[in-house]
Amino acid sequence: MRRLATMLCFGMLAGAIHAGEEAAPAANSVQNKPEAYPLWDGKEKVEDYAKRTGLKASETLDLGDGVKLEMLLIPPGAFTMGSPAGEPKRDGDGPMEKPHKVTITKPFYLAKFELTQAQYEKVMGTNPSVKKDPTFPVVDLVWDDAVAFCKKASEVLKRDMRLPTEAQWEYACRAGTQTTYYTGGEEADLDKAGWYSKNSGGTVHKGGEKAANAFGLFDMLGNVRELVRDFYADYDGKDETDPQGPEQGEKHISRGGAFPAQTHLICRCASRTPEPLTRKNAIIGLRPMLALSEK
Ligand SMILES: [Ca+2]
Repeated sequence: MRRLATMLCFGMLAGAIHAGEEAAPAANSVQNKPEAYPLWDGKEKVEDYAKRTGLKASETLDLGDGVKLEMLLIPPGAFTMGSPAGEPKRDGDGPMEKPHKVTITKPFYLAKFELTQAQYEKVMGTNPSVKKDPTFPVVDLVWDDAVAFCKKASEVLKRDMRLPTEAQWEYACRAGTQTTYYTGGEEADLDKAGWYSKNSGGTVHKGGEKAANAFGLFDMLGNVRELVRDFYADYDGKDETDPQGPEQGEKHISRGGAFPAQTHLICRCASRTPEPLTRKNAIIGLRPMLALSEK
C-alpha cells in the first residue's frame, strides 16, 4: 500500500525535474510559458515575480460546497538547507541537519494554512481527527492517508496535488531567510511565528493566528507537524537540485514541530522529525502543494 502510494505520488513527477535536465530546451510549455523559470532573488515580491513570469500569485481551489483551499505561489530559488554549526538542536552538529546548498528549479503552490478537517473531509468523506472541529487542522492520520488525500484531491480538481518534498517545504518555510526561525534567531522570534510549548496553552490552534512568513504562509513553525513526501535519510552535505530523498526508507518525515514541542528546538526551519510509517497522533497533519500544470 505504501509503495503503491509512493508510486502514485511520484508517478507524474518521474523524469521531470532531475538535475541535469533543466538546461535542455523546453519540449513542452506550461500554459505557453517557458519551462525554465528564473530563480527568485530572495527579495523580489512574489506578486512581481508572478507578473513577470505570467503565473498567478495565488490560487483558491474549490473543493465543493463552498469549501476552499488557498494556495500561494512559491517562486523557485536556491537556499542553504539544514542548520549552521552552533544552532541549538537536538543532535548537536550531526548529519541530520548538515547544511548544503539546494536549488529548487520550478515554481509551485503551497497551501497557505495547514490542511483543515473540513478540507480533508470534503475530499475524503471522512475526518480522522479525534477532536472534531472543521476549522482546525486535520490530524490523527498516517502518511498514506496524507498521500491519498493528495491523490483524490488531484482527481477532484483535475490538478496535480502532492505532498511537498522536504526541500520544497524548508525552502518555502524559510522564504528567503537563513535564521533559526523565519522571524529571527531568538526564541522570542518563534513566539511571533508559531504555537509551541511555551505559548500554545497545550492545545492546537486554528490556522493563521501568528505571523506569516514572506511568502504569506502561516503556521509553518509549530501548531501541527507537517508530513512531507520524502523518506528520512541523513544529509550528506552535497549540493542538490530538486532533491527527492531516498527511494526507500523505514520512516517518513514531518516538519515544523508542533504545539506541545519541547520549546524552540523542534519548531525550527531546519528541524526534521523522523516519523514511523504507521505513526499517527493529534499533532501530525499536512500542508499540500500543487505542481504547475504540464500541458
Ligand atoms: Ca505547522
